[in-house]
Amino acid sequence: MSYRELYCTKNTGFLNSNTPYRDAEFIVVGVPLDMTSSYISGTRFGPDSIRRASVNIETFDYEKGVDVKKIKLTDIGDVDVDYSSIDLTLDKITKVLSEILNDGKRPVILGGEHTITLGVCRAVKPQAMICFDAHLDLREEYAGARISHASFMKRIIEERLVEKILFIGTRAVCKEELKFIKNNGVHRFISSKDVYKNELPSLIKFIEDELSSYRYVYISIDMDVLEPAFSPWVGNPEPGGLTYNFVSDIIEKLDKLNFIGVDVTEVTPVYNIDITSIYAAKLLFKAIISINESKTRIRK
Ligand SMILES: [Mn+2]
Repeated sequence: MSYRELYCTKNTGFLNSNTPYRDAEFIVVGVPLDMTSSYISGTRFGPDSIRRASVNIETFDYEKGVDVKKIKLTDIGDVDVDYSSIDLTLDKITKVLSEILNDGKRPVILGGEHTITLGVCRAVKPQAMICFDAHLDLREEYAGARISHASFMKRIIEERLVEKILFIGTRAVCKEELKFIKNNGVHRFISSKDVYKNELPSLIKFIEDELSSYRYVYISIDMDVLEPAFSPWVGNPEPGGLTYNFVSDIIEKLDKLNFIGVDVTEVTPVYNIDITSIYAAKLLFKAIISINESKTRIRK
């Protein structure tokens, strides 16, 4: 071994994994997009902050007896964000994700503002999606933009990239969004208060009944789903959120669904070390283990 290998450390990748790309089943890719943030900006620092957290917390999941570090995973770095054009950046995301899926691998995406999920869905076309989010992001446009963190879900539905979306933890909706979701008859939301009103087993059964018939289910986690008292560093903190234990239990218990991949978005690290990144890394561990156990075959 050389001194270079002994004494030098590469920039930390997610879980610091050394699996070569060809052998990896999960491909981690960062998308530090931070263009349409309307309140607290800084999502461009999200991916590296989650990576840093991922190597400083326990990787063994004692409830399932699985170490996420043993899952074949590699981090290919960040998609270059083109700050002159959100369309160009979304196009790069779609191209990279299509390649990963064509190679038969499962994507794990580190955001970045939530808008990146539009670029991801254009490649994944997941049939169904579970979206953990305080918001619905179903506005026709926001601050004059049709593609923004507050309107990209409307584009996902318009472009028919997904047949059914189940929002969990919703608590910040405008009149327009409420009208849209109530009239559409397919996509549904479970508000954060409804989540707490239900016992976990009945909630899991409801979600399974809604989504088990779909061949590909994608998980999108906006970190603002959590209560901001616990997890404050997101672009649009919204009171009345869920606990980590609740979200992690839901993800853990849904491992019979046909999961295809996961993203975690809106981490906005204000300090060098931030608690929200630690939650993000931990929820990703849960999701990766559940996706791994779901054994969904990725289409080629
Ligand atoms: Mn949100």
